[in-house]
Amino acid sequence: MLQTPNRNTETKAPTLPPESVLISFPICPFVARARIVALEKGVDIKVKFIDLQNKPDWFLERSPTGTVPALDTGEDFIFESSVIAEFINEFGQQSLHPATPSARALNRSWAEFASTLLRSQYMLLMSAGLAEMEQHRLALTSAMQKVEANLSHAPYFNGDTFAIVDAAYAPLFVRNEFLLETRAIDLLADLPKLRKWGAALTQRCSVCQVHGPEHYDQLEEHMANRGSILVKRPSFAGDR
Ligand SMILES: N[C@@H](CCC(=O)N[C@@H](CS)C(=O)NCC(=O)O)C(=O)O
Repeated sequence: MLQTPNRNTETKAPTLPPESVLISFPICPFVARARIVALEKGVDIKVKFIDLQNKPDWFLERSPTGTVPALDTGEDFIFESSVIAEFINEFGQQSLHPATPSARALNRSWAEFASTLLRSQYMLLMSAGLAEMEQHRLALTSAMQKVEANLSHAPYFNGDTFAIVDAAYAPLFVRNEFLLETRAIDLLADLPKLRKWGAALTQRCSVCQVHGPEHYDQLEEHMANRGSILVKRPSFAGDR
């Protein structure tokens, strides 16, 4: 005999296990992606920062990649920012994905591509010399041109509704803004659609909350520790 579904339990939104902890590093853009998604979803999540130069044993024992973010739910240890973002999206308020399977797939493809851009941008920021920096700038610009050519909505990737793919790109735009404000390096000069998208994202509450007032200082310190030429030569405004 068919059973009548229990509506109370079926419609109740699942909640993230309360003991869940996001293992993080302060300036990590992949951590930022997961934290932005959590804020957008209204999912409260504890954050634990670790020192990536001296990773704790308990982390190395559980993480196959040794990278942050990782989400310890108390039962499971979930890794890779894209997977964590998708997992958090299962909880809380309305989904941060578009309605159709093809739109969702497209969002995921471009969110994945954000990682390529973030890596080039990181290499640019940490470059020890001008030639190296230029090489990473070219790689980043070429990748950003591909995004520009495929961006067909505004203000966000899908139009009016913020999605996971927006969370994936937001940290990239925060760092572009950092380079513009502190070094007069404008990476978006010939990318008007990306500039608009970036402006919408960097003004978004969740993005501002994750990148607090200490963010620029933390970036500066990280760059100094890695011997970035951008720290040795703080002004590039006259180089152009
Ligand atoms: N594909 C990973 C990349 C994460 C990643 O590269 N995180 C950096 C910090 S921003 C990290 O943990 N680096 C430490 C290491 O590679 O040893 C993800 O999306 O989660």
